Amino acid sequence: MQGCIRNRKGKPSMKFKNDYVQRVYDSVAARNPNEPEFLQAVGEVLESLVPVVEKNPSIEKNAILERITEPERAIQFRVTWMDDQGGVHVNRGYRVQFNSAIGPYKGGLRLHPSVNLSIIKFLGFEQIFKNSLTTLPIGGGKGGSDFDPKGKSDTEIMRFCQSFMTELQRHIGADTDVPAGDIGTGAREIGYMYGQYKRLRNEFTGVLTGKGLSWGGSLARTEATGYGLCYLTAEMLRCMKNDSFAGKTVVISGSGNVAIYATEKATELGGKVVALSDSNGYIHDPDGIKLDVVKEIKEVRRGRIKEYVDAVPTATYHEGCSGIWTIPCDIALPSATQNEIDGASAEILVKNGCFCVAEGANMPSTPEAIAVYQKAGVLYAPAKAANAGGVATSALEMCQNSMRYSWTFEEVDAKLKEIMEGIFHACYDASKEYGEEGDLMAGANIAGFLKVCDAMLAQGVAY
Ligand code: NDP
Ligand code: 2IT
Repeated sequence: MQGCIRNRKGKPSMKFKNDYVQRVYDSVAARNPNEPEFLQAVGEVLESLVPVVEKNPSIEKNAILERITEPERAIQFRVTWMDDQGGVHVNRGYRVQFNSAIGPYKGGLRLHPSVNLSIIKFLGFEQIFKNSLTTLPIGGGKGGSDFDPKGKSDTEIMRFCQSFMTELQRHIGADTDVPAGDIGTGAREIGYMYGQYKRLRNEFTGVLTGKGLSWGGSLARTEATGYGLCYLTAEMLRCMKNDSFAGKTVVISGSGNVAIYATEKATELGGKVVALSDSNGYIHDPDGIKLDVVKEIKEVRRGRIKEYVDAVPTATYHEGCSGIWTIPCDIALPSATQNEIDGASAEILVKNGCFCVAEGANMPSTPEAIAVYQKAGVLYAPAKAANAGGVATSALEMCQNSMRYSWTFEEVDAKLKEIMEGIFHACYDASKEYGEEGDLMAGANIAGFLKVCDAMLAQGVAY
């Protein structure tokens, strides 16, 4: 990356080595001036595509970059719901249907107070390339709401989810757009949303993924993102460093779905996970995280990570979430949220000996952090490759729903592992073909793009 410069208004401007790419970026920046996360995601992808654009003139001729950076559809809606005291609340709901060239729109629903159009667009844009990398037929989309699930009762969550789905149902469908979980949306929320979809549409179809096992969910979907992250990381370590998780110290941020199952698999592969976090602070357990304690706190009680030290007094709790990156480790798996590692945190990681970063969260590293990894020669697996196991297994859930059949845990897990190893090799091979051997960020962007671009070219332009 040539650098992300802040201009006087605080908006990012970027310099590219290709005029067409520069024009597209400038136009996206001018049209979306208040969307910093979206521009960050677009800038990174466009930078990687410079050699692809130079090799394939049909991309410019057919305005592929202009088209791929503009959502096919962006829906914003009002979500009104009632709390347990009878108070009426209004939240904002979103679904961005970004690209359907290779399959129905597919991507999660984020419920978090920070949600806005910029965040949903960056996530939807990333999802296009991630879903393409899975090799499965899924387009890119994302949705969510600025609703804050923290501190809400079960019935409040249910009423919110029902109201959200009352509007969303008219825009989605098993062959149109298939939402799933993301931050704040897990099995409970998917259940309430699915119930409402079925009530309104009288259809039992695979319109959502992440469903419960007794009503169409796939075995291993809960574990998939965290497990997949470790499968890809293990393959990267093996192929690029003749190494493995065995004996390595691992730091994982977050303590939600991705972090928990990344901890489980990293431990199974011989690593020692010594830290987890939430948005308030982090725990450090030099003896290795006891995952049964974490699961009881997070999955059973919906508690906070600081409660870990009540059960494991030898561990320590520290306020503030960015301090987790000061813990010395060999491998870092950021699995909480976007931009959680900045340049300064990346410098500390590297100084303390971290040689491998693989992203469980979406866009957890700032451009400055990525530059630090690249300069230090850190093995770096970008989110759209490393966390694709969740959506890949969602696509396997869609497949099982279409067949009205289900595979065993072992069958789904084996397919997931094969897909994640395949993604590593696709990224590596693309990086080599385009003169950036070993740069998996460039490789992921290029390999993900090429399949979608090919489909867009084949499907023509509607006049
Ligand atoms: P969860 O809601 O299960 O957990 C999110 C975790 O991240 C919590 O520990 C939460 O802490 C922490 N977190 C959220 N926002 C912030 C913030 N602003 N600052 C610090 N910590 C924060 O979500 P998931 O585990 O599902 O998602 C984690 C990441 O993985 C997200 O980036 C998501 O997009 C990505 N992802 C998820 C997939 C999936 O299948 N679930 C698939 C691919 C990517 P707190 O409780 O304090 O909010
Ligand atoms: O970011 C992601 O890939 C997800 N939240 C999972 C999406 C999905 O459709 O399973």
